[in-house]
Amino acid sequence: MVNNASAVVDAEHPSAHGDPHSDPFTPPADSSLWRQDFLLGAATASYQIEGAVNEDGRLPSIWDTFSATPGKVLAGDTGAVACDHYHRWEQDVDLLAGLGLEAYRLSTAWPRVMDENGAPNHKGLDFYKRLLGRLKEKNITTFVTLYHWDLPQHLEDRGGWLNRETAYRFVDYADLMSRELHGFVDAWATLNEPWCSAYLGYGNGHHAPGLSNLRFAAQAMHHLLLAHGLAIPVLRANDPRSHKGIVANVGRGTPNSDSAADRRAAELFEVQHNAWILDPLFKGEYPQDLFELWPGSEPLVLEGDMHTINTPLDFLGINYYFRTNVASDGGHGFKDVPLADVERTQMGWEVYPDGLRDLLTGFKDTYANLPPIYITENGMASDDKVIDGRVEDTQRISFLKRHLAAVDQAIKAGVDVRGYFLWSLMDNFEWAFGYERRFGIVHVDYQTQKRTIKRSAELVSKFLEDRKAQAQ
Ligand code: IFM
Repeated sequence: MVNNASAVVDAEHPSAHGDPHSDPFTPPADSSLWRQDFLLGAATASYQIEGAVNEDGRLPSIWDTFSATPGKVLAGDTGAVACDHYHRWEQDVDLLAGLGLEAYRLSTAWPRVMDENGAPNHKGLDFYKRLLGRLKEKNITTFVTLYHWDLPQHLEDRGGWLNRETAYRFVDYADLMSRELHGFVDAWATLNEPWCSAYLGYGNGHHAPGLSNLRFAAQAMHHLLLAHGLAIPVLRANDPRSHKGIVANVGRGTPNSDSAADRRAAELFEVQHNAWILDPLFKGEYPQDLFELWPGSEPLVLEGDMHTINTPLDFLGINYYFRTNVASDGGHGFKDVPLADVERTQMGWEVYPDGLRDLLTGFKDTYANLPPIYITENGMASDDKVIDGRVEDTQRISFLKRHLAAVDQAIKAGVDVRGYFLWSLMDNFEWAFGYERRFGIVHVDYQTQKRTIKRSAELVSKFLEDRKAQAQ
């Protein structure tokens, strides 16, 4: 136990006790969050914040194409300007550092750094060198994700993730980035949320490139995981000092009743959401139940692929947002049964912190070789407004407190969780929902690009300050 409750008593900030009745955020004195080595940071992704889509030789990505297609994104929003981070990165790093956040998870844009023939685009690379260099100067731990969904459009034109060749192009990209950026990066993640890339991108068409066929989803997933498995040894060779991993978004499925059929439905929900990715990574095989759920969707797998995918990792990034309540569909599948009278966010997602704890403890029991975990995304959208210069995001504060408590419970149950990244540092382009949904702990006025620190960010910052004071 690191925390000494008496050390955090502060007359000016009585909330520093973490008393649940008087303080809306600070973790209780016995929380693992007080450990100095528990990393607390914030996350963003390239297409969601950078803008500058036509600058310095950046090529179009599948999200430029998709968001320009009428009807695909709410209000016709695109990432063309986003948070203008490409031009305002210095101010944004100052913001991050000013809040005392210890770590920053960002992604690099593949179409910004490589041309169609695989040659480096030095202007794009220089942007990331400047950004990461400044983060290092500020002593901020850097987690870099190589692929957060912005596939170069020229690769999609050749089949995208349905084409095995894309996996080899990804390795070229990982090779370039790790040769150019080694020394700036503490942890590399190959992919962000392959479930979303494969299922939302190729399975139901909600995301770019907008295809909808389950067979495509399964094949795209296989090539994504292959790309990951092939890239890890390249990252290790080029940048041995850093950690290497992958980020998966996981979902909790709960049965609508205690019937065997509904319990099986909840299991199947988690098979397609979690085991589809985690079984190949940590067991070297796809869950066979997946192909009972989606008959005829088996991907083409070449000899050696599963061994490649099953490569050891230094960390697993877990992104968690909500649970899905399901019932049997009367056949071999499941159907969503949304619960009435539960707390929901602006996305309509149920607030269900226990799901995070239960998934973490479940993964520990299921996968013998599970590496250390970072919660690489967690947070919520709310319709935040600046009133008299302030943003009182009360629901987010409570959401964060409860999810951090769930992480603490998982740690106490023996799960090796090393850190937590808030999604997101700032409001940004929320994919098919455009700019309407605000996930940031910093508010962005998209007309003026003014950033306003929300109350949640102030409280996280205050906690980090208190925690640092304990170390002295
Ligand atoms: O904004 C996204 C992010 O890009 C990936 N994970 C989920 C977030 C909220 O939907």
